[in-house]
Amino acid sequence: MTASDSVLSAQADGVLTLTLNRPDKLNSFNEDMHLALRAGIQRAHDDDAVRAVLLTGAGRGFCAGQDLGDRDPRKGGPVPDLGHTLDTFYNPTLRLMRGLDKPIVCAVNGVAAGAGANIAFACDIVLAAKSARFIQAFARIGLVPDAGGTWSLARILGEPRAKALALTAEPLPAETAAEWGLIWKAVDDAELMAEAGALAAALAAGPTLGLGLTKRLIQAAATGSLDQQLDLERDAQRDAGRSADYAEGVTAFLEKRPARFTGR
Ligand code: LHQ
Repeated sequence: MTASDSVLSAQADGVLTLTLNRPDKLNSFNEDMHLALRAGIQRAHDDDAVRAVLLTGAGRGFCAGQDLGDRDPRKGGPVPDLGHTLDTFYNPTLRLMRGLDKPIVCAVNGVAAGAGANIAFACDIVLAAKSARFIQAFARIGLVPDAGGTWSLARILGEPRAKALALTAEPLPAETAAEWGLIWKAVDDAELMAEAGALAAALAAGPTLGLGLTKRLIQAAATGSLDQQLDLERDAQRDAGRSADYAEGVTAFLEKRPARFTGR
């Protein structure tokens, strides 16, 4: 395992595990953690040996959003430009995560608040411990949901639930988040890391070229028409059909044996 100060990273069997690691502050984001998370996702982009990412948090929380101690208004100074913070830190990381042609599994081990919740929702498959809760904490401090939250909540839940969560900052228990389709599953706390790890490992051993194309297609569906989507599916299927994994998958089926995918 290698460690930067605030995000631990470990790579095994094609899975890059990134663990937000400021547990005393419920893994809230300071500048170092922003940069370390970005570097981790960039590594997943660059390294062919990484075929899936597992994102989780150290300690009892997943992530409490921005570190509010970083900009203590009691200390005076100029009025902060939070738009600049989003442009510099959150938004590039969100774009990198969504643009990564490899699946990101998120194991939400505890409370996910503010941008911490919305970073979880930007992952591809989200599992949460049953004790975890999601809080759009922004309304408590006079801010608006960011890190893609207004987009994810409105798209996944529709306006009534998105607005209620964002305007009240009421904690949403993991099991309700799963019932509402905001995450994939709520699992017993003791099972979370084993289940999320097994899922990430299974994805990493899968036909990852095709999985990456699938991720891209499903994301494109949010903004495209059926006509555009049919064309995108054709193009992606053409690429998938030329892959070694497609030939291997069909051969393995015909030979009645497990496929050995390489991601090519
Ligand atoms: C924290 C934090 C935290 C520092 C817990 N910061 N220390 C984008 C653009 C630019 C700037 C602004 O923000 C954004 C995006 C955002 O994310 S805005 C939203 C920021 N996040 C919040 O407002 C959530 C603040 N935290 C909470 O409301 C609670 O801590 C939750 C509900 C997450 C958990 O409550 P508890 O389980 O009761 O834990 P706790 O409050 O006792 O926290 C434990 C420790 O963690 C505590 O420190 P201490 O030294 O007293 O033990 C907290 O101060 C610290 N902590 N969140 N965001």
